[in-house]
Formats: sequence, structure tokens, C-alpha cells
Amino acid sequence: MPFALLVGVQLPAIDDFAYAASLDELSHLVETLGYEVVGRVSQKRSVVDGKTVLGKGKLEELAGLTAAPPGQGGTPRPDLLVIDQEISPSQVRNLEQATGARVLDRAGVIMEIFHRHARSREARVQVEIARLKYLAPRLREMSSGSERQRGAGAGETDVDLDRRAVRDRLAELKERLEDIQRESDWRRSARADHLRVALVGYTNAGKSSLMRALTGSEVLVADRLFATLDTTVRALRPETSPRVLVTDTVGFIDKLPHDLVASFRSTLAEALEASLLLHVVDASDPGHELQLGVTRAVLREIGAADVPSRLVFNKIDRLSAGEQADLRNRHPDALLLSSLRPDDVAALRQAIIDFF
Ligand SMILES: Nc1nc2c(ncn2[C@@H]2O[C@H](COP(=O)(O)OP(=O)(O)OP(=O)(O)O)[C@@H](O)[C@H]2O)c(=O)[nH]1
Ligand SMILES: [Mg+2]
Repeated sequence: MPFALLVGVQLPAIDDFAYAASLDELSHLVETLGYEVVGRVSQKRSVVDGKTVLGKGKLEELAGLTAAPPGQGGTPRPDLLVIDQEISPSQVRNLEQATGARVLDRAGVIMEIFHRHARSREARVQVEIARLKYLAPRLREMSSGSERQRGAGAGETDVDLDRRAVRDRLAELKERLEDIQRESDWRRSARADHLRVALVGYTNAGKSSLMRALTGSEVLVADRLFATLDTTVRALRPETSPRVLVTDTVGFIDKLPHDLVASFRSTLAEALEASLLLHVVDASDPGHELQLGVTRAVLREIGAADVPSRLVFNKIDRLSAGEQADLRNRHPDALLLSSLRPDDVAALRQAIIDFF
């Protein structure tokens, strides 16, 4: 298994708890990509360094870790550095030159996970558009060095060609996406008369587990981030009359790359058109209040703030009685449950039916 090292800059506005939670989450993201996380390098700074993210001393420390012969000094040599900040293409290049390791930022990691997990035609095209937009300026940064060396006057350069190829490919993908989306709009409009509930929430909260339990469908459940990238719609089971349709959606995360948010149109549309949002929260995650805030912010951003919603705290089988009481105090209107307990799922089903 390849090794990864996490790198973070703690800015003055970020408290210790939020900073650690963010690195924990980054660690989970990087593991989802198949890396073993071998350590963390952190620096408190008032601003991120414009050239190399970290200050000179920290950068040398980092270069020492990436240059160490494997197996010595206890820590294996990392193949990948993951920066918990959005960084520019030139910062990536400078860090790669200083350390000799490959460098990705948080957005890049999320982009890779989406790329690997996308299954449906729509998700694949959406991810490719977002990825191309993310990668294009970075590739340009990598090739601009060699272009400068060759000198001008040779007509169209590789970079110009690349730029045109990217533009053409984007246009082609967007056209294809429009076709696919016309179909899914049509399918969605055919469902417009049904009673609809959407499961929304932070990634790994247990949305798909609840989807399975409520509808008997075989959607993928996995202890990894962004297991679900496709919207699935199934009827509540046992069936009600009229039927209630339940939708499983892609999860949210803090600092989701902008192009990815924009591209997950069908998930967002499903959420907007539902009569009820079940906002699922992993009660056992120490950062669940932060996650809840992120989900609410994204819902507001996509204009879903006015859709009636119900907070559902999942995984309470992992909480002590005291923690459960505390949660109930903080969120008196929320449902507390575990998707693993049939009685809890039955109560959720009843709450949905009562809503309608
Ligand atoms: N202990 C416990 N684990 C749960 C519960 N519900 C889900 N899980 C586990 O949590 C992990 C994530 O569950 P999923 O249902 O895939 O979560 P999700 O919200 O669909 O995640 P993404 O699709 O990746 O955004 C899986 O390993 C589940 O088995 C629960 O009530 N209790
Ligand atoms: Mg899921």
C-alpha cells in the first residue's frame, strides 16, 4: 500500500478542535483512495505562504521526511503529500520540486474519489467535467516550464494544443450531459405527483443504510467517504397507498470542490423537489455538529432551505445513555435512531407517513 503524509496549516481563525477534525476527515478521505496515512505535519501561520504553503523551516522538515530512505527513522517514506487547503497549481509545483513527492490538495483527493466511484453515465460525465476543469490549469503549470525552455517562434505550442483539446472535450462532455439530463428531467417529472422524501446529509452518515432499511433496495453501503454518487429512488416498503418514494443522494463534505457541487445537479434537484428532507447525521462522529452545519449551509446554497426537513441522528447504538440524553437536550425535535435496529427504522417509517 502506498504511503501518504498529511500537511496542514492552522490559520488563526480555526480552533484546535475544528483543525483536528478537518485532518481526521482528510485522513479518512486519503484512506478511501487506498493510501496508508503515515503522519501529519502541521504549522500555525497567520497566512498560507503564497509560494510554498509552509514556511522555510517546515518545508525543510517536510523535505527531510520525503527524502528519508525507506524503513529508516521509523516512518516510511511518503509517496504522496496531501495538503488540507486549496492550493494553486504553482504551489503544487513548488512543493513537488521541494520534496520530490506527489502533491494533492483536499479538492484533488475528493476529485479522485469521485472519479473512481462514479458509476452511472450521468455521474461519470459530471465527474469528468469537474476533473478536467480542476486538472487543466495544473497540467498547464507543469508544461509551462518546458515550453519556456524551448522558446517561442515554433508556431502552435503543446500548451496551446492542450488548451484547445481541453476546450473541445469540455464542450463535447457538456453536450452529452445535456442529453442525459433531459432524460433524467423527464423521469423526474414523471415522479412529480408522488410523495417524495430525500435522504440528505454528510458523507458516511448512513443515508444508504437507511435507504436499504426503508425500501429493501440493495444500494451500496460502505465505510468510506462518497460511496454513493448516484441518486437512487425506491418506494417505501411495505408499500403505502399512495406510494411514498425515497431518494438516496450523494453526501456532502466540508470544502467540497466548487465544480463538483455545481455538477451534482440531479442530486440537488431531487432534494429541491422532495416534500420532506431527512437530514441524516452520524451521531457517533465527534465532529457531527460541524458536519450538521456544513450540510445546512450547502442546502441553503442550493436553495433547499425552505423544503421541510427533519433531523435524523443515526448510529446511536454507538452512544452511551448519557451521550444520548445530551443529544436529545441539544436537539429536542430530532429523531434518534440506529439503521441497524428494525424497531427504529419502523419508527422512522411511521414518522414519514405521519408527515404526509
Ligand atoms: N454502528 C452503526 N453503523 C452504521 C449505522 N448506519 C450505518 N452504519 C455504517 O456506517 C457506514 C456508512 O454507511 P452508509 O449507509 O454507506 O453511509 P452514506 O451516508 O450512504 O455514505 P456515502 O454514500 O459515502 O455518503 C457503513 O459502514 C455502515 O455500515 C448505524 O446505525 N450504526
Ligand atoms: Mg451512500
